[in-house]
Amino acid sequence: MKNNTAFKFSLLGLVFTASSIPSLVFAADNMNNPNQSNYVKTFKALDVDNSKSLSKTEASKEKLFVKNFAAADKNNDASLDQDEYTEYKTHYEQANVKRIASDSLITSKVKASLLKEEGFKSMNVSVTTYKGTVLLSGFVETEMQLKQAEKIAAAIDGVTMVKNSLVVKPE
Ligand SMILES: [Ca+2]
Ligand SMILES: [Ca+2]
Repeated sequence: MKNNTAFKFSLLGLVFTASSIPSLVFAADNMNNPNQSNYVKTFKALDVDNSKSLSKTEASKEKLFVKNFAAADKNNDASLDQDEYTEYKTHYEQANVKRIASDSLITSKVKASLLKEEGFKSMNVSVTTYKGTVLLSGFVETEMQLKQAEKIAAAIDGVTMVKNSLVVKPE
């Protein structure tokens, strides 16, 4: 550990004396997005034996890799190097951002569609979406409205399933 740090510092020293141009450092900073330098940190934290690669046991400390270790291990050597780790995390984060964006788009489309229906304007129907599954909840006046709300939600682009937890107001 100690040797390793010393080695890094001497490397840094080499880079600085060799270039001693601050703009080069800035250029390197711009190329790495903030997430990627976080991935370097989290990789190091997971790599408990400091082998510069993550065994399945090491990687599995992070929930994402319990299931996805094999998918992330591109060269199938039963370990993740920094590149494999960063690439998979980046890919995952991007997919996650896309999913959240598309889920919230679905939610607002369902809400807008419900509001267009005369009977629902005054209703307090709550809409949440996860991975294309829409959950409807709240109270409606009639059984017909309950079914109608489900139909409206199901008709929205990108909706894969509707979970209808609406309840008809008791008399
Ligand atoms: Ca390791
Ligand atoms: Ca690998």
